[in-house]
Amino acid sequence: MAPLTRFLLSLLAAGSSLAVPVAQEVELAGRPGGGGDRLRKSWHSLTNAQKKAYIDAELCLMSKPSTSGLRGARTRFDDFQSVHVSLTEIVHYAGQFLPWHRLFVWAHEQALEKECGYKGGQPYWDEPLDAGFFSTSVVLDPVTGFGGNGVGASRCIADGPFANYTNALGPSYAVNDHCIERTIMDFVSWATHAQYRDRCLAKTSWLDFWTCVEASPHNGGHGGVGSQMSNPISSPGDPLFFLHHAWLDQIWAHKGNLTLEFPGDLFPSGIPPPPGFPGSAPGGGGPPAPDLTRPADVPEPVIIGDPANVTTLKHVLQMLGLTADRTIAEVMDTRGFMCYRYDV
Ligand SMILES: [Cu+2]
Repeated sequence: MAPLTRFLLSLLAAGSSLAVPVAQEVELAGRPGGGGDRLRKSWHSLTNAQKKAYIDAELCLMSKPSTSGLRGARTRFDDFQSVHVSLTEIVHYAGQFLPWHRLFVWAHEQALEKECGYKGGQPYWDEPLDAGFFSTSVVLDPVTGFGGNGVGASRCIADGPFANYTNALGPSYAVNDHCIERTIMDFVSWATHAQYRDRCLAKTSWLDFWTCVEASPHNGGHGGVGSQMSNPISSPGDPLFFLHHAWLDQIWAHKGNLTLEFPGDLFPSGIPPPPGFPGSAPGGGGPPAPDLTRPADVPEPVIIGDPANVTTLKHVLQMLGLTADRTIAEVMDTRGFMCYRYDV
């Protein structure tokens, strides 16, 4: 529902005993098709025409020149990746992990809508449907999906709509033309199984919930696709990133808002390679862990809105121009200014 309509309805509710109470009005807006809310659906449930509309919009972003002026970015698609590169150190293994990625995915959805005419809502990858079997997922279909595994020593994807994209950033902080690489590891993708998701949904504090999600399933999806997607700095160079993080966001939305006691930015600078990532797990096989060292010409990101290492609802989620910066408080409800909801 448009904010203006919501505002007018709330005024109506306040002024008339016959009007729909505000709480009920919000509930109505959550019904399928209700109130024009943006509906985010599972990729598996989309028609081929809907899949094509999303992929075409992503290709559109990839065809438009960068407007961010950020380091290395050449296209609008790269702009998102470059913001992630710039802020990686403070938006992972920190209290803002889920809120920051929520706003980031929404900014991407906004770009698809406003700059490329997309209307379908950001799809999410319901990864438990493919846990342990990423390599045969319909998400990776060469015709209706994102293309399949990387091939050869380069690990470049060889089919699908993104096979010809020249990515300007990555791995890690490098500014370097390369293909979209994947090294799918079905074994690692088991960490997206419903049992991992449900284990997190059973948590009763924000700290327990967030850290659970960021470990598995989060790392299972990144590591299961591998290569570009498993690089904690440059991973948004694979368009699957946005479907993966939309799924994590769906888990959070499904969980609802816990009483928030943010424990703080545990690692305000410097991120350790998470366990379970290719190369970092003992005996895990796969390619070696990427170099995560920030080069001297990339400034250390700063935390805004909170003193030192504490994360509160006042914490500012920085978007470096992708969309307006917001506080964590502003993104706690997906039906606020972002106006979206999930199909389940
Ligand atoms: Cu991230």
